[in-house]
Amino acid sequence: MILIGERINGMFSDVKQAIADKDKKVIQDLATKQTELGASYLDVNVGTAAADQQGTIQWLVEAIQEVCSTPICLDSQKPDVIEAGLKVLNADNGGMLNSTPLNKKNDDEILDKFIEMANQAGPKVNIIALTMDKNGVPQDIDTRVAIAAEIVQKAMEKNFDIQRLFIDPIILPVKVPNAQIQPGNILAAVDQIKYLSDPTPHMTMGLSNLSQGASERSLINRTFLAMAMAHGMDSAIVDVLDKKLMNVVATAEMLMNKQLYSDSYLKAYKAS
Ligand code: THG
Repeated sequence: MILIGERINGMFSDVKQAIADKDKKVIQDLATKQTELGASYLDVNVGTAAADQQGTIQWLVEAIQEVCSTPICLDSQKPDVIEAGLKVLNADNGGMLNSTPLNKKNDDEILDKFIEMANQAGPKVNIIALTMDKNGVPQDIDTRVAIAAEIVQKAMEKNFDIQRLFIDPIILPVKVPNAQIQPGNILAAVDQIKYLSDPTPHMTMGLSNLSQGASERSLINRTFLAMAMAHGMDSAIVDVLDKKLMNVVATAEMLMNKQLYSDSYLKAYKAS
């Protein structure tokens, strides 16, 4: 399972404060802690509070790279913010450009821009593309799959290796009225997206979105993660500090024969 640590996001009050105070230590501690606990990538999202998003993403990337070489997942729907992050990113460690939709009302070429930036950055830089277009986030299965197919087609046209492409079917809070049908729709979409091409694109999601505003957040998150893994999702943006969630990942991988069973499999688990 390719786990992307979610914590370096301006949505969290401690990170927002650290950005405002230019307090590197808070960010660096989150980077090393998430790495120790099994993050294969670190998501970096400046959030909405920072006035200078380009300068802020660069400050975050540089602070993290001072203490660890964990690949960074630059998270923004603004190509100029991604581009700023890429200027300071050590791409030899690998990386991801996260959160391009297929297209946007005011930017029809956004996916093309992400692909060009990733191609320029080098072979270890991947892309996460959302099944979202200028009409917004689809609520049904077929539109999700149709948008995923267009993303895969665009990647192929641009000679972008499909094994560097992660498709995100977008999970939204289950607590919102009428949203309870969506987790099932996502699983059905995942079932179909994995047959779009051979090799197949990776699939990922921002798992914690699902439980926003709910009680039993961790339980909801880890239950859905196990279900999604069984359907072929091979990556997720998660709270790697959540021990119970990490134990579910290890157990699901063991049950799917991706990690060898031993009585100490929980301790032995290493995220890919
Ligand atoms: N897909 C992709 N990237 C993403 C998302 C996605 N990046 C951002 C987000 N969604 C995934 N990361 C988070 C991070 C935090 C939360 C949810 C998703 C979260 N935060 C608490 C909340 O809102 O309740 C913050 C509370 C606090 O301050 O402690 O839930 O879907 N590709």
